[in-house]
Amino acid sequence: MFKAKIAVLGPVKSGKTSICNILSNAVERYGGDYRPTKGVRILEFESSYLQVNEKNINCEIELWDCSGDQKYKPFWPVFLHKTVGCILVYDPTSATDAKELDLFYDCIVDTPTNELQSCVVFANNKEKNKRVEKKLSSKFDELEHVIVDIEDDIKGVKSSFDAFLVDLLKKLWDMQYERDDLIH
Ligand SMILES: Nc1nc2c(ncn2[C@@H]2O[C@H](COP(=O)(O)OP(=O)(O)O)[C@@H](O)[C@H]2O)c(=O)[nH]1
Ligand SMILES: [Mg+2]
Repeated sequence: MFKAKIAVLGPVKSGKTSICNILSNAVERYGGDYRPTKGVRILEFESSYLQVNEKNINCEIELWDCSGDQKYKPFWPVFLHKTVGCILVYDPTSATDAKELDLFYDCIVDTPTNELQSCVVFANNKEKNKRVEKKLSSKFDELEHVIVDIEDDIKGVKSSFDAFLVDLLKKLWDMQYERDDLIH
């Protein structure tokens, strides 16, 4: 079975932990008080079966729910070690998240040493009635950008994740990634 380490990164309080809990089936629905993630939290689970290159496969996932607090920046290389997929989360209704996401892009996506094959941006509109504050800068144009709604559309969040996973697995497959290389 394929194994894939996927890191979830983005500004503090953008909803990374809530999204990870939904994706890993740790909770059935979103809710609860805010508890800052200390450094990183690793969730292990199996993906659903997905159609990849005409085969029905699933994948063992290590989801790294990373703190967005800049004080953990020295640990970003650890978060990224053998990471093949990355989900960048931000809240588009926040006045500062879009700008802050630039930093994550520059230090994580746009570094030559990383092993990232696939990256997606999840826009988590925490306050539905609030208008979108700032658009992402043009450097994000090449990345897939999806709006997620963990309050009212859990199915949609999961299918966005599955679509990202299919793209990631196709890339790993096409580059004939040795399955053992994904085990760490
Ligand atoms: N109303 C609402 N609250 C959210 C949403 N997503 C996250 N939150 C809340 O925002 C706070 C921060 O979320 P969390 O997932 O811990 O963010 P993280 O710091 O990025 O891991 C928590 O109190 C969550 O319950 C959302 O879509 N709607
Ligand atoms: Mg968190």
